[in-house]
Amino acid sequence: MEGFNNVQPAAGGQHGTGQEQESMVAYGNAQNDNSGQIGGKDVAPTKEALYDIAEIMGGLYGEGVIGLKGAFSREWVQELGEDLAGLYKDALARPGGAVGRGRNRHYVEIHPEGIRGFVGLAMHPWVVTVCEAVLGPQYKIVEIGFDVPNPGALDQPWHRDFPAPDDTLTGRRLNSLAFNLTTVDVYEDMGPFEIAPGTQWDFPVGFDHGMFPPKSSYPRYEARAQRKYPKMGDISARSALTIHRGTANHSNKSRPVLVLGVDAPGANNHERHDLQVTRPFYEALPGYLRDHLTCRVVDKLEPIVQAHTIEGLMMGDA
Ligand SMILES: O=C(O)CCC(=O)C(=O)O
Ligand SMILES: [Fe+2]
Repeated sequence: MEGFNNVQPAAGGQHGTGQEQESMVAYGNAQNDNSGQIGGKDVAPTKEALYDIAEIMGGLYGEGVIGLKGAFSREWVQELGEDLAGLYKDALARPGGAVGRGRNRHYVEIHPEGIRGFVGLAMHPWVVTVCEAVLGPQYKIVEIGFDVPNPGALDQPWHRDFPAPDDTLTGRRLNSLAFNLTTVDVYEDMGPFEIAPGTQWDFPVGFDHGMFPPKSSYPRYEARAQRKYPKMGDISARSALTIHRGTANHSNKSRPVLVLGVDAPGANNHERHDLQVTRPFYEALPGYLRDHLTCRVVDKLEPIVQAHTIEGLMMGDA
């Protein structure tokens, strides 16, 4: 019940200062002897990887969720928490800035440059390794946002974040991932995230909108459920298809959690999002990251207006 399952020790200490950018590429900087090309991209030999690829693949194809403890320093996470608090305040003040995900619970989609730690997060070697391993060398970051379950938030219905694509249902492969990063230490009374391992493979028979399983299946999810108690600095990766929910927050503390959405070629989740970056920000990004971002480069960032969603409707907030 404690923390994430499938945790691996952090390799190379903590990251997130933003200064190690180039060396953060998990397979990068290989001294080239036996590196090769996959899908037109350079890849280094497997022995260069910092993390165990089989364990990553096994975790995501098996339980559907993996984690790395202590990936970031608490100071780095505290800064992220401050950034999210400011963005949350702005979003709540703007019509359509935050979307309801149930009582006292919001989702806010943000601009990458809205958080100081974006490069440190996206270039973290574990994030890069997991993306390359599961989604291939041409993966793309398509979404960044955060959920805030506030005090008084209720159990969400069990759900997928979007309907399973054919690639998964019949092709039997995962073509997208969601990374989650808590900005606070999570305790039992704070409405922890709950997930039913292995259910990314369930056929959506009787699912509402392809995302919400019928109540008659809840005992199956409850029997498998694992609650997660990440601490500041921990990061997880999951298939957004692994059935999960936020639980009721009985404490007097919010539990903000950052979400980074990543696609394999052909997954098309970018159609649901609209990442924007300014030119100076874009140009200052490491080249590797520019190659792995689906975004519009704009003169001036436009405020993100969230449409009311099926999720909001189903989670009791529309
Ligand atoms: O509470 C959480 O951590 C996740 C919430 C969630 O799954 C959602 O709103 O889609
Ligand atoms: Fe969700």
